[in-house]
Amino acid sequence: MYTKFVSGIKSSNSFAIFTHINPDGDALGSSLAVFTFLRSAGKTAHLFLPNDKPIPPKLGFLPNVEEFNNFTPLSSYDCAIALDCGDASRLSDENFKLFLKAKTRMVVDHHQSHEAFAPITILEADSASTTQIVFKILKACDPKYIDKDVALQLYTGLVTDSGSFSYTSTSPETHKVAAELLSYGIDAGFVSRKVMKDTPFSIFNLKNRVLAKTKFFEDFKIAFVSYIDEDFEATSTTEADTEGIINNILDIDTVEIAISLAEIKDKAYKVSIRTKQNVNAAAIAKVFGGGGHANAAGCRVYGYFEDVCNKILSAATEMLKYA
Ligand SMILES: [Mn+2]
Repeated sequence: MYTKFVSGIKSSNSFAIFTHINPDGDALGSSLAVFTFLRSAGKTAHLFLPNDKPIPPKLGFLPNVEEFNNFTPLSSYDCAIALDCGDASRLSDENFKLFLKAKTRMVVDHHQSHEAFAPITILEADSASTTQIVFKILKACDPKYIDKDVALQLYTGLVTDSGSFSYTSTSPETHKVAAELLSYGIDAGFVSRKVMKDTPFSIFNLKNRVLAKTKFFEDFKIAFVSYIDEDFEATSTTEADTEGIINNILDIDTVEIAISLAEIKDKAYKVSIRTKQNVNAAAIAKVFGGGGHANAAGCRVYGYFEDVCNKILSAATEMLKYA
């Protein structure tokens, strides 16, 4: 198992590690774990993030998080590793160019919609998180470099991407990996509090404001929430603060499809789709050139607000028929 990946690690000395734009707990956790592991193994490793946006404050507790973009890059690296990236565009153009310059190029991902962009790709689409796969790979490389910090980084990705072990992607393996990671002495309650529960007051205000305006369609099977510039201005928040709010409408018992639409620029919207059991979220996102998982997906849509809303609603309504 993972032979090519393991020999890629063993035969290289300098590593560029990449993850996706707007990183979540799994993106940060998986890339940090590989970084921490490689440093312990005595390798040169640099962590790249696509933009200068700050790391989400709630993930600031992750060990080595300050190492992102905090170095003078080499002109090229022996090995490039991209984690949790469903396609090359998620790395940003600039970082993808650097990725391509590496002699050995490897990717670890779990997105159903993955479009391969490296010679060595480990894609396990039924894995709850990328960190669930990374743990198995690092064990295959050398378990002695997995320490408490690596375990905390990996466990955090597992908790965030599985919704605290509540999504259908949660498998026996998810719990086995979680159990092994907890045996390193990390505090499960602390991680849960940090990544799933603690909410800044500004986000509490944003949530109250937008949820009050939720719209329902198809006998309350589709719920729709939108964020416009005024919502962010009134609550001193940004689009990055919308993460997770969509789950509040998905949790309504009648709802099968939850959609959120956030204005990111004039006539440009970020769309998130969350579904229950039998409705394929990635298939809805794909209509608009996006992708993701069976129950969580996203896309960008451009146009006038009303037009964009109508297009997404009709795609969602169509998908309900196949549920
Ligand atoms: Mn992920």
